[in-house]
Amino acid sequence: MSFFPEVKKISYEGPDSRNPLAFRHYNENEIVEGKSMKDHLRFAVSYWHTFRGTGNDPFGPGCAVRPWEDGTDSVEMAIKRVSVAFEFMEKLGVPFYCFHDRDVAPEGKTLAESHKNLDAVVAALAKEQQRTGIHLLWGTANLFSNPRYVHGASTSCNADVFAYAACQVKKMLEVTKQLGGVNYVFWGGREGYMNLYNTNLRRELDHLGRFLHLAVDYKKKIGFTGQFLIEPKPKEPTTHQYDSDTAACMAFLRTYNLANDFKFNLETNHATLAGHTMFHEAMYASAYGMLGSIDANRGDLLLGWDTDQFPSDLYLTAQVMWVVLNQGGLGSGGLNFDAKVRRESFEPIDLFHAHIGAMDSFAQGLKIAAEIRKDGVFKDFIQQRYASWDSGIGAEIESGKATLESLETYMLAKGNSNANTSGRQEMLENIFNRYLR
Ligand code: XLS
Ligand code: NI
Ligand code: NI
Repeated sequence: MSFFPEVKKISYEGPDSRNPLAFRHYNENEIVEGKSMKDHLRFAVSYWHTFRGTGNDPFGPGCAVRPWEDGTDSVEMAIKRVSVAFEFMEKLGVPFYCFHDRDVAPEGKTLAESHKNLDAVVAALAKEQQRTGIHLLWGTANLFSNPRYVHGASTSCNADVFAYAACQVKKMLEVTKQLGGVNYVFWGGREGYMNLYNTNLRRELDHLGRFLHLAVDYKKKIGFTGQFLIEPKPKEPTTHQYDSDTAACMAFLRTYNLANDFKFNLETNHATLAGHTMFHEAMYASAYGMLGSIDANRGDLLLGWDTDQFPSDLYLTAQVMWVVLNQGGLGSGGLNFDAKVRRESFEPIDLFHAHIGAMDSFAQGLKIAAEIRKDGVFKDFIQQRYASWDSGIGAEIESGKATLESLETYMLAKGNSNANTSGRQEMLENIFNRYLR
């Protein structure tokens, strides 16, 4: 049985193709910098948006047409949905997918029932992974939808809620390992506060630290070798999320002695909500060797919430891929389309258009970034710009040899600092545009 009978396997037709159901840039076996596009980009489909999204918004219910849905939240429906998902992903030609426990299987009345439901669906996922060769990029636990998490999960004022959340993470670590997942993501969900009059901030942060330590311990105990990733987001649903941005998360991880156990899963729309560009967030994490994976989407700059749109901006994809190439790739991470089709795009075929466009945008971004790197334009400029640190007084400061006294001796003898040179921002922006074709 086919759920997308009108769609054949999406193929690469080249930049001149006018076929909306073909790739113009993503050619999975094309070699860029000695590696296939498929291995550079490691695309993943998000189960929650693509197979559970209904198109609902605060002003109206879901309107997405999904002919395979029977309107129930049964295990049977969940298993049927697995077939839908894998047919979609196979036709699209993505190597990975990602899911939360509650995306794939219905929550039961008790923890035991939820575990049982999940196990039944995981068996179906394992079978389809086996059949298609599609892998799990990461697993995660939904610690935010159930009303139990109204005050947060690990940062809840209710200790039982912490305990329940821990059980979900334990189970999802086992499931992720079972399915050969190569990463595990912690997004803070409702870990934050709405109001400081009712919040013991320090106690909540200590609990979040404890929670992550329990996960690290259990990971080691069961021999799960995937990378742990933390996903910053500054707000929404809470007023202030504790994992607000890369810098704040880094400080948190260091404070709680977790920095060696985590890397980042950075999401474009979360970066913009934090008042940063994704370029900044990616650069910051990468500078410390902690850029692990990417939730590739975008926000609408005129809207102040997490709109999770599919990426289509070539500046953005080229900038992100430039950072990724400069650090030698994402390792076990990938580009997960944590993105949903717009409410107006309610037909199943729109799911294909959305992903094809996003994959092409990143493939094009990858090619642009590789060209920029080949010519070395920014690298050479930056190297030159910091040349004063390579020898003489700069090298003395960097190596820790210089003291305030020695610097004074140096400058008294010299009289004044060397002249500055221009930062050439506009020239560099013009150069970037040269590659954008
Ligand atoms: C929500 C987050 C979420 C995580 C996974 O804003 O992006 O989807 O990626 O829990
Ligand atoms: Ni995300
Ligand atoms: Ni998000």
